[in-house]
Amino acid sequence: MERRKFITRSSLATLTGILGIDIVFGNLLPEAYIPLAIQETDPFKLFNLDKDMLVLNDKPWNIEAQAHVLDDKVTPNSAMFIRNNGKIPEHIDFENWTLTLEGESVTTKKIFTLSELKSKFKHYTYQLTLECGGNGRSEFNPPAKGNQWTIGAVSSAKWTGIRLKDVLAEVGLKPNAVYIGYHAADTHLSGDPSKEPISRGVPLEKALQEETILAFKMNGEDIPLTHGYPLRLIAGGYPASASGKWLNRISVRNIVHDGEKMTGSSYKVPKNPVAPGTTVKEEDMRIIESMPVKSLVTYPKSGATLSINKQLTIRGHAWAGELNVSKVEYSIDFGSTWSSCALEKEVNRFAWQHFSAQIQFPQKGYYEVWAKATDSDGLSQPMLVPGWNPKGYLNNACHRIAVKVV
Ligand SMILES: Nc1nc2c(c(=O)[nH]1)N[C@H]1C(S)=C(S)[C@@H](COP(=O)(O)O)O[C@H]1N2
Ligand SMILES: [Mo]
Repeated sequence: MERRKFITRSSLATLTGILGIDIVFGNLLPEAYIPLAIQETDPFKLFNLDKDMLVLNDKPWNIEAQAHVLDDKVTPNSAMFIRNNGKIPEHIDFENWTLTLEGESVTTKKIFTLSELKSKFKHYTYQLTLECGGNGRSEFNPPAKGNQWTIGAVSSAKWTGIRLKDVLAEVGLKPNAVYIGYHAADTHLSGDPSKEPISRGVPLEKALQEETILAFKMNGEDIPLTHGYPLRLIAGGYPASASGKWLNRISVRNIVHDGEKMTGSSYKVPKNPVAPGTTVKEEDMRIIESMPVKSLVTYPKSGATLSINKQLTIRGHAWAGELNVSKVEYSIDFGSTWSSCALEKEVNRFAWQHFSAQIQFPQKGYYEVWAKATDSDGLSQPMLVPGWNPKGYLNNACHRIAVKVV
């Protein structure tokens, strides 16, 4: 009789990590057997999602929040949008996971194990806002190809990890270093192992900021598999595509990183405004860096019915890429007049800020509450969809909710 092959210790740990609970008798699991709970195809169970999350795509998974799901000051795992360009890596051996630092502008190429990274460098926790560059794409006309995000491809969770700058100091940078690029363990949808689904990066100045971290925890727990377990680059304030999940290699470059989705028109917008539908040449585009000012009304839920006898307290969050938000205003008369909201300071740089306001409606009827944030450079959100661009990025138009006052 053939000897039964038992599952290895590290893959058992991965399965336990995915399930979030101990597998009793896990040592008796046959090697190629996938527990039923992981074969689950219902994304709400698979990712433990809030019931009001919206699934845009299943292959790959792309899932967004609705505004009211994002009401918490710190985004819980269940409300975090999911954006995958390729296939989630299936076999994560976290005990043998390594991060390689290499590239033409690194002084010494080095390979670190996860435990080396965790023990060698100091840990920091920051709340960091990550918004997909394509959030709001569904409103552009003519429409842009890609995920038709409405408003929910944004999150602001607490991330714990080590500073990328500390790791870069350890390996040393050559004077010609200008950019870092990430590489990760997810695989291309075509199944071609020579292709990467995405390999983006950030300019060296961004890589050296204190808040740019290599994270291994999200909201105090191991990062959920779909959000990049066991290691993720986090660059708050930049389009979330710069924050590489399942990170296994960082390349220090002497040129702007030219990995997958750094070239062509990916994550780029025209340098100058163009008429809707224009074809724009690559040299007339710029790479998106700091995201524009934006806000969301997270309470009440759009469509709420309220009593005329009571004041309504609205609340939400505002963020402005690498800048601060200096004010948030609301309007109940379709943008004719604006009143100011109370605005809290950010808990740290690149975390979103909370606002609230008390509204007394003048009479019964239908209203819309519009919110408008202004950044520390004085730029405000547009009331309508801003500059059209070929890929439908950076729609930071005012968020609007409907309310019925009875
Ligand atoms: N390795 C890897 N990193 C990635 C991606 C990916 O597909 N693979 N998607 C990027 C994009 S486009 C976005 S918007 C964010 C989404 O992060 P989330 O799914 O944790 O919300 O991850 C970024 N990092
Ligand atoms: Mo994205």
